[in-house]
Amino acid sequence: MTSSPVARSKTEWFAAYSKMLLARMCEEKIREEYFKDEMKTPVHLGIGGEAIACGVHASVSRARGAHAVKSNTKYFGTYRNHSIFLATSDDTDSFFGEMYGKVTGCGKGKAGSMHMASPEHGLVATSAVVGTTIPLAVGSALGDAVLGRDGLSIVFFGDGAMEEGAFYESVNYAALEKLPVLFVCEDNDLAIHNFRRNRLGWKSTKDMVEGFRCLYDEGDGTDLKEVMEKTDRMIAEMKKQNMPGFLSFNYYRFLEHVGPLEDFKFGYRAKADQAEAKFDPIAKAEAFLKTQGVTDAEIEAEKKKHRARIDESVKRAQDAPFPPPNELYADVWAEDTPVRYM
Ligand SMILES: Cc1ncc(C[n+]2csc(CCOP(=O)(O)OP(=O)(O)O)c2C)c(N)n1
Ligand SMILES: [Mg+2]
Repeated sequence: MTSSPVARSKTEWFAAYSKMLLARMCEEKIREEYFKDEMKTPVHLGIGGEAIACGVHASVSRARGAHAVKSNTKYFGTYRNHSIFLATSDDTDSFFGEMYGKVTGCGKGKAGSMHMASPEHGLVATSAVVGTTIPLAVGSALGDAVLGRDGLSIVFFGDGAMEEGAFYESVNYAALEKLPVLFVCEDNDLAIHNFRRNRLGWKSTKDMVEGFRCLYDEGDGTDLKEVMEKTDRMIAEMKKQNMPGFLSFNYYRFLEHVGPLEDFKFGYRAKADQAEAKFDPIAKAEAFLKTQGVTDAEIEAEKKKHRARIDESVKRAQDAPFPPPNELYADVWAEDTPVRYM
């Protein structure tokens, strides 16, 4: 990747960090509240991986404009989607509304944590079914190509999704047709409790992806600066070379696959002797921000601001109504055939 780096102000780095911090603090709030059993949705928390979605989003917004819909920038993701939801929407009310299954949620209380979306902010779809949004992003990019529109479709997926046939078909077709799609692998080395060495047979993701004639880069997904700079370069190169791109970022999953707890008691992995700061994107970003002149007081003030906002959103979600029974078949594709399933 040869493109020159984008110069960023302290304010711009801080804004990207602030999104990560918001995602972290929202998930910490879920952890605190979860066992009250008011949230009925399973939760796949992304603690440790926030810099990937937030960094890619910050970089893409800088390149294409902050208003994703106006700039025709479309995001797709997985069930581990809280960071991308909050980065795109910045909406803690509809975030917690959905966690509590209320009408104020982004899916009117029917989507749950695994299907967060905010099409009005560019987040088209996320899904519990591994790999399924990858072809959706390629279809979205194909639509832009066919209609001659300037667009960019970005899809986040885990390393486990690379075991799905749809993944290869998607990369192949995107590369063949030179579609404007950016594949972003959030690589935590795990599919539930299974390490990638037991699942993926190839030696090098770079060789595999480049074999399809797709641009490729990889990096440390716990380093916000690195994520943003690699994304800057990738989108510039995609445009220059008229090719799809693939970014693979690794990170350390701090918590269990699904749920608010740690899972070291199962013995399939040891606690990474929690040289925690080494894996913690928030701690790393704070250390970097200080080199840019950000003070402890500014960081503390941001935490305080987020905390107040989160508490308020949780309260509003708790007070909001559940969807009424007649909402059950609204907005679902099987709308006209409910009787068959009753
Ligand atoms: C098509 C499909 N197969 C299997 C599952 C069960 N499943 C849920 S999560 C998961 C692991 C996916 O791992 P990865 O893609 O790396 O995402 P991560 O959970 O690590 O973010 C599996 C196999 C599923 N949801 N969908
Ligand atoms: Mg994984």
